[in-house]
Amino acid sequence: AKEHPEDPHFRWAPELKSTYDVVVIGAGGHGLAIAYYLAARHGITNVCVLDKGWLAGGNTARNTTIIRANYLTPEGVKFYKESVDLWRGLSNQLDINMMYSERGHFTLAHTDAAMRTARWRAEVNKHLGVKSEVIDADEVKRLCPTINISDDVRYPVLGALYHPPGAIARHDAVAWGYAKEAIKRGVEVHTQTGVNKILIENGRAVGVETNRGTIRAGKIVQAVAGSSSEVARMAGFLLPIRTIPLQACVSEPVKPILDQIIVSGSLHVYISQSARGEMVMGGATDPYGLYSTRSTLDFKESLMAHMLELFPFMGELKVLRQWAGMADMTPDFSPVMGLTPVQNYYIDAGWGTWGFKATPVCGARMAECIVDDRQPELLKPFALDRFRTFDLVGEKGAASVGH
Ligand code: PYC
Repeated sequence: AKEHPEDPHFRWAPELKSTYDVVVIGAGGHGLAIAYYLAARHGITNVCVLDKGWLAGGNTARNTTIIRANYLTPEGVKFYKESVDLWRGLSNQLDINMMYSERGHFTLAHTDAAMRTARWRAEVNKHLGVKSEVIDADEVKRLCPTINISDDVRYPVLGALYHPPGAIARHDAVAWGYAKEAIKRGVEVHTQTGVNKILIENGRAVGVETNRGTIRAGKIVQAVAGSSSEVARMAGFLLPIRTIPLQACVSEPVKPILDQIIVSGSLHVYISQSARGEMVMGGATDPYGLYSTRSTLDFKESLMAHMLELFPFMGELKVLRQWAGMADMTPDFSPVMGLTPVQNYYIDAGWGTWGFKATPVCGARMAECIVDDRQPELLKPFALDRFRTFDLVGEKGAASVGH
């Protein structure tokens, strides 16, 4: 059974070599994408991707797959726009059906303040070539007939930021596609291979100690959402990150009834219907930091209370599965990518509740950063150093998830 990729003890590559040009820590979507772009765009194939668990068993498997570029800051919008552009060609490029499905993304507004933020986002988006517009409640209802816009609820819908390119995709397919195409080009993926120590000599990262022996590395990158602070600590530096559980669930599958992606940051809910008919739902981050992926009744109760007001038909549906991921939250709700204080050591972290949608752009730009040993222009605003210079990229108003 261990010869089958679906066995959790399966190893993609049987032997570890003693040296690689690049070691990627973390075989989630991001780590695999970095390895793929190193090989595909830069011809760097002496690369291994290590993971203490199994392929894409962390936040790649646990997120609710929302893809969008309707951010608030110009830096964020430019970055996520490039990701959406890459997503659109990814099924062809990786020769696997990602089930990329453009549904239209609605950020509901229930207060005048939320309508104002929606207008702000719409203007920044349009200025940078991203399709977003503010619509009123009647238009929300016209585009999404199943939603309840009556006044007879605690927080009536006043309008929404409507972002037509908003999409969902099949998360496993993303990881499998990047892994398959990276492996085809010579990259090795070693699951069940945990990193216990980062080897540093004279301020330079030179290798890793794993449960399967020591590996020397020309360059090392960490892409370990949920464990970023712990791995960075092994490399000798601290991150301004708090790790907080984020929970989600799916309903039993039903025939297509909801074509749109509906989000309310104020009510702490988001929902879309997957290709197999399940309602995919999530809420706010838990109210405390914790390294845990357990589920709680609390989450389900508060999620459903609001969900039933927005979509009364949900009262007929049973919850099928419930789970959690660990979100590495940064103070400004933006990611951390690029160079670190340790030479030859790179970071892909701080993905809080917004990482899945960035998989392609982060993979492509991090590969460029590693090859050039320079922060690419698009990643400059997201450098770790911004917390020293207080040059933050405040995205809280566009995070989708209540906090
Ligand atoms: O960033 O769009 C998002 C999102 C939705 C749910 C969690 N994150």
